[in-house]
Amino acid sequence: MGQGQTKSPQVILMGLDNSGKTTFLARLLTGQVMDTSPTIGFNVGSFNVDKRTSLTIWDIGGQKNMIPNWRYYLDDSKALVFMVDSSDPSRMREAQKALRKVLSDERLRGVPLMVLANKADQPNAMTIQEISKQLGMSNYPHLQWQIQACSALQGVGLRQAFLSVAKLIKKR
Ligand code: G3D
Repeated sequence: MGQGQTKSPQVILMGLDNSGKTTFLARLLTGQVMDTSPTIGFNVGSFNVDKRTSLTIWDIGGQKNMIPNWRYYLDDSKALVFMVDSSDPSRMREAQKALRKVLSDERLRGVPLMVLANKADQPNAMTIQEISKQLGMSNYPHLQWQIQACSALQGVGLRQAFLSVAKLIKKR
């Protein structure tokens, strides 16, 4: 890293499989997504939110066997982005459990959370109020968090989401 450059704040992107993380990264990084490592199973990429803020994104598989590996990436993270499929109410409970598990990790204490309610383009998409309720957000009174609807497929709400993440990080 050259002189005068600061380390980019690291943001972790998590979510169950099929929530849209890969699509989201592909959109955000305009094709610069690195291949999923077959042994560890994550994608990583950098995204410039503005001239000063670059966010590193970790896409960590939500498949059951990947969950233990999430923990290795929590050190040094400045924000957590948790993606849910708003059009799939049948997996909200699973998402709620996964989020609870991640948030119980000490390394994430004080780290702000952005919930991305993806697939907002779907006619049956749940409202952000409903998703907040299903994720049990009222169980985290001390957590600094936000929720935002987006569509990774249509590219709607992505930039706004990351501007909000950058703001959450600066506020800390
Ligand atoms: P993952 O990386 O979290 O596992 P993917 O999820 O990015 O692979 O997306 C899973 C499926 O959801 C894909 O469909 C993808 O096209 C779709 N998807 C992702 N984001 C959106 C969105 O915003 N709106 C809609 N309608 N669909 C979305 P396929 O059919 O390829 O499996």
